[in-house]
Amino acid sequence: MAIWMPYGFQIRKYTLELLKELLDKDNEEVLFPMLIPEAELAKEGIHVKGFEDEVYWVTKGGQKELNEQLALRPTSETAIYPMYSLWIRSHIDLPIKYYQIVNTFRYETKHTRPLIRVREITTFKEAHTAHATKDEAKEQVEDYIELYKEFFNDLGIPYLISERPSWDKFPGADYTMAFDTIMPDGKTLQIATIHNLGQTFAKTFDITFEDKDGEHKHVYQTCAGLSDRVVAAMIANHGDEKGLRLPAMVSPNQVTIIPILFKKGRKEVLDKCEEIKNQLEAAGLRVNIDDRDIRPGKKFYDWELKGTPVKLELGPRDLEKNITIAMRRDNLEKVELDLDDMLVDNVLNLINEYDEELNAKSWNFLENHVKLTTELDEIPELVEAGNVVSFNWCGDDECGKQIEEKTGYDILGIYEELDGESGIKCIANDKEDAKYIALIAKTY
Ligand code: P5A
Repeated sequence: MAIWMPYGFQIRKYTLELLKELLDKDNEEVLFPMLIPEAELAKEGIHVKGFEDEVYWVTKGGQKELNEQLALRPTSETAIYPMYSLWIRSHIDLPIKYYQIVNTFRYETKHTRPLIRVREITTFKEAHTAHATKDEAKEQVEDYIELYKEFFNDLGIPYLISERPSWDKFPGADYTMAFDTIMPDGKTLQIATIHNLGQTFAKTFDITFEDKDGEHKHVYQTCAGLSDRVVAAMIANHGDEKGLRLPAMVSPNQVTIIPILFKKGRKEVLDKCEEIKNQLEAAGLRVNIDDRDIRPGKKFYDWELKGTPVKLELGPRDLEKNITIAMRRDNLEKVELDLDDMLVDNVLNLINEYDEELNAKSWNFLENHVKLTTELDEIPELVEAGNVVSFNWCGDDECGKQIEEKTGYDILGIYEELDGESGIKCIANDKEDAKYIALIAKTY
């Protein structure tokens, strides 16, 4: 279980703001209880089976044993859907699209890692929808895919979207769509999932509505979620050996002004810094002045570590020349900017170029690390060299499990559907026609 300290908390805050803005266009925010009675959690058999080893239980209230133990939510389907059953009566109540941002608890048995696999998931963003028809639920899955794409694009986090194999889908889902990013070591990290729940939970929790034709029907549902992992993906994708390189949108400071101070001219320099700060803030930027009484070199080092996109340096000699020295955090190149000529526009341009460069670099890395093979034997070598491998697959479960067993890696899922007439054979048996291009990798 981890702690968010102030600087990280701000990164988390701006990341959340970005996601909320996207969600709020078509979803409504709600808040459900953290404790789930055992009877509710246990109702949906497949779901509870999937989580049985991961649930923390509250068994006592003070000194008294509880009559019914309470689960700390590992996810909130079983907290939310009993209420959907009460609230949904007619087709006019549909669709429902709610989301909440809460902490959830999973007693993870796999090796835990900061941000990536935690037992208290401090920032779980979970959306839960109910629809009148199967098609609408399918469309909702597509809508969430588009929404997450936009979110990750804004953060410059590259992704591969795939349909998880049946043995790796969310417990209770008809199918699961997942976003994976690739980390610098070549292992993939699942950064978001969207599940088409079909009518499984609707039947278990008796979520029905009276349709236009007067008939009572079960709703169709979807859910989607992501976690603190997004921040891990951002740090890993963009960071370099000098520290963070934060996308401007979520950087606590987008511009850091570093005054170079001597006894002489101190006030003039500080006043000018303040003036520049005001100008940039008026353009909507988050700006700080580092006027700590320490060596400028130490300040540069600190803000490189913290990943501010653009630094401005201003000393008495610059002031005489009416310039400031700007430096982008990605390439650390210095440029002189005139203080009176389009300063704000020039800084905004630098920030844009910086963001685009981060984005392009990360996508480039991902694209260069997806390698296609037609030989099963080639998979280990490619994966060990830090790649995600794409291969042809007939789609058969048993065949897929064989591929996992033989190689020792995880099939991420189906990446692309092949034309039935392609004549390409499945990598595992070389007999069946391949229906899909699938992905396999080492995973976090
Ligand atoms: C979707 C939201 C669900 O729980 N129920 C509501 C669905 N899906 S999930 O795939 O199990 O989790 C959603 C995403 O959360 C991240 N995640 C984690 N992050 C950090 N630590 C963990 N222990 C952890 N477990 C899951 C993953 O990114 C996952 O895709």
